[in-house]
Amino acid sequence: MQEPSEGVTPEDLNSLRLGKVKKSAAGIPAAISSLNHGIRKMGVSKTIKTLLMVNQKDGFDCPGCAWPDPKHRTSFEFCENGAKAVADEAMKDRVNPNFFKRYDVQTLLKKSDYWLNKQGRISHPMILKPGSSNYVPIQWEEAFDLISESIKSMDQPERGVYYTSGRTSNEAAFLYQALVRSLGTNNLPDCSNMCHESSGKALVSTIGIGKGTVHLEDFNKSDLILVVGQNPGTNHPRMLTALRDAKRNGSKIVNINPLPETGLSRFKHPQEYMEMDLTSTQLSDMHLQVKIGGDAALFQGVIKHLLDTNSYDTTFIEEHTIYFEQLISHMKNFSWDQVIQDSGISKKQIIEFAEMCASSTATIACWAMGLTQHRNGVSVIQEVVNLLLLGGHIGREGAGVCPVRGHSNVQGDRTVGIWEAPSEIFLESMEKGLGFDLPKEHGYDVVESIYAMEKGIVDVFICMGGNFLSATPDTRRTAKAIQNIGLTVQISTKLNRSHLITGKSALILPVLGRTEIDIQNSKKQFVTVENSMGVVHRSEGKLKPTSSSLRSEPSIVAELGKRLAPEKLPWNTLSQDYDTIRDLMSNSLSGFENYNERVRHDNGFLLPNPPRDKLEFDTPSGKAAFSMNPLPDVSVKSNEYVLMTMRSHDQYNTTIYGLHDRYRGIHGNRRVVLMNSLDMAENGLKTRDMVHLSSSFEGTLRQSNNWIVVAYDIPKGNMAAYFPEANELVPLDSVAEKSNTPTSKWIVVSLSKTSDVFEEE
Ligand SMILES: Nc1nc2c(c(=O)[nH]1)N[C@H]1C(S)=C(S)[C@@H](COP(=O)(O)OP(=O)(O)OC[C@H]3O[C@@H](n4cnc5c(=O)[nH]c(N)nc54)[C@H](O)[C@@H]3O)O[C@H]1N2
Ligand SMILES: Nc1nc2c(c(=O)[nH]1)N[C@H]1C(S)=C(S)[C@@H](COP(=O)(O)OP(=O)(O)OC[C@H]3O[C@@H](n4cnc5c(=O)[nH]c(N)nc54)[C@H](O)[C@@H]3O)O[C@H]1N2
Ligand SMILES: [Mo]
Repeated sequence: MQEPSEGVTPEDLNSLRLGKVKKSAAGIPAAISSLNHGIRKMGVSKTIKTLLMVNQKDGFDCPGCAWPDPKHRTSFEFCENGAKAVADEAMKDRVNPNFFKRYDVQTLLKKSDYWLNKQGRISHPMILKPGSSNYVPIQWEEAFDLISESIKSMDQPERGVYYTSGRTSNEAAFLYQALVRSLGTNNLPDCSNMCHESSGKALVSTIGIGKGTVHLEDFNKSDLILVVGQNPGTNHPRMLTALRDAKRNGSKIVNINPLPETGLSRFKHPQEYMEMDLTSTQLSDMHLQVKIGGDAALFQGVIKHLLDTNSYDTTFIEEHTIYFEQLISHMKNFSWDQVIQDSGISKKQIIEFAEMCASSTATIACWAMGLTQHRNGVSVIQEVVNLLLLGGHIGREGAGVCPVRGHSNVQGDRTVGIWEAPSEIFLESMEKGLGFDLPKEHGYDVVESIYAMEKGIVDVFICMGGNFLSATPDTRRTAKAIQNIGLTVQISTKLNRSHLITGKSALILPVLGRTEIDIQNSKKQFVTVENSMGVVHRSEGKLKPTSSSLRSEPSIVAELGKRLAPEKLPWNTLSQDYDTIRDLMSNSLSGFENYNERVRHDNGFLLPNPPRDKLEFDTPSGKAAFSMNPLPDVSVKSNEYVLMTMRSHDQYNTTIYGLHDRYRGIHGNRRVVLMNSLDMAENGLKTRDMVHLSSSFEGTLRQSNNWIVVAYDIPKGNMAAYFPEANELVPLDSVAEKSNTPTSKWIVVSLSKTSDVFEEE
């Protein structure tokens, strides 16, 4: 059995450098860092040429995050981390057949994620045959035949599982789901299952749509913005510009986070650096340093105060909501002691925050993984909705919910059908457009897929992008499960650990990235994407492909379609002219009428959003619903801690760009665990000591050795470590109620000290 990852080595311990936590985000260091990453990976002239095309009307959509583009763009519509994402895709080095000859899989497994990604772009289709130690080249046609034969020989369609990561374009995702459903299954797990699934579930149940309800322009008209469980300085840097502008227009910002994340304190705009205006802006007016998992208690405290002081919008509540009476009686069980204890925030501060909410004329609530990846991920977001509904902050200018998405097209992928649990209405409309019957039974999400792999009932596993092994929980358990599969297929741009822990046979199919020119049938093609605020627009690659052997995602799907469902769709036509895919989307998806025409407008078009546009709610009652939820039990045993897993400033999910978490002042080593200094003292620990961590959950135990302790400003009882290194501690069975999202921000761990002598695992 192959083991997924390597522990820390003594050299790593020495490589850790600790600096001060940065007070301000972006500015000159960010501008320099973007250029450095680019120049190192692409060279000077390509760097400048490339960065000037990011997020321009006729350029490509930044593969970084899903934050929308302003209508009036500057020529530098990218950020430090977007520049890293672009440089990483457009880099010069190649992972080619010689590379795979030189390194066998066992050797590659010993390398770090950072090293694997640094080797370059995958240039040729490769196969790992059963029992062999090295990948060898394979012809595209042969690879397509092998996949199709493997799928045809399955005795049930459910034995195939088809994952998608969120960079896939609307066109590729639409074709992919059509192909998978034509095979007779809805086994379409995606990264969203681990990301904003809780947001979708909470929003559908309360306001009848699984998406946010604000435009970018609303930020400038807002009076109060909440940033909850989100680290925009690192993960959505362009959002800081929107926050700065909102602030200049008089809005207040409250940051709710166990960590004092840089960026929300001070922000220097890198573009202004270029214009020589070096002022920095204090962004957040209040930081509530909530304990991990303490948000539900905090929000209930605020809601209680609003109810007690009659600070709510009676007209809005009467006209547009139901269950207000039930909310009032539910809040009779309220206890300030419990709220203060669970949230870690004083009553005085909660009331101060509640007063800001009460006096706000337009509130926007933004959130990300700090809320969704919890056992109560769905219900805590329902508390946020409760808070907004009380003040009538939905469907009002300058107000609304804003789940800030991760992957640049994760929202679009779901809109066009990447969904293991499609609704009947969705399937009906899809059947009409496609002209064939679709399976109704829901398929596996990410966690259910791993259970099925574990049971040995998955024969073929195809991944449209992503790094399934490293992104999912319980790395060792998942690795074992994956190795039960017959054939695993990774459609990828860069090398990662999912290419090394595989089924009995494994294929790597290299694809064109977002930045690259896509020519089909001698004609340049563009694709479309949807950003975090429901704007659908074009993205056209501009760079010469890194290898002539790359294929586009839609053409790969079409080649499989030709072999597996030749009579269902005109696959050849579809892959040769993406306009024909968009026509098919127009016929199959509601809100996509005249898609080809509308998406050619400069700024694309806005998908309909009934709560935002006309205060209409697609819920059983036709109104927005208040939710009544008990507080989660956030108690842990005296020798246990709550660990969250998070991103550093130098990574994109499982892709590690470098070893600098610049804003947090942690450099050179990622195998660190941040701890409160009182907890360290109680355990006789000092910074740079090494500990072993274990996480137990309902009788299962995971052990992860050799973590370097770093004292940090984090609530007592809480710890933080980086994703994906810490994923071996995330229990597979610990998931959010209703959304089944792994609880990557709520891992109960205990620690043991290692002796000063370094121990082998
Ligand atoms: N550069 C870069 N950009 C990215 C990504 C990347 O890896 N790199 N990833 C993309 C993706 S897919 C996503 S989903 C987003 C992720 O964007 P974020 O959600 O910002 O990412 P995380 O690092 O997971 O950070 C979660 C934040 O939640 C806080 N937190 C943890 N637990 C709690 C809690 O219980 N309550 C509260 N209030 N806060 C908590 C953490 O301190 C941290 O600041 O970013 C996207 N953009
Ligand atoms: N412990 C813990 N686990 C987590 C999280 C956490 O906060 N903590 N976050 C979760 C979240 S929010 C998410 S979204 C998931 C992310 O899970 P994934 O989306 O599966 O992971 P990524 O690291 O984004 O995938 C990176 C790989 O995608 C491929 N790739 C990049 N661009 C393209 C492209 O254009 N096309 C194709 N076909 N392939 C491409 C490259 O080969 C690259 O190695 O991880 C989740 N896992
Ligand atoms: Mo995500």
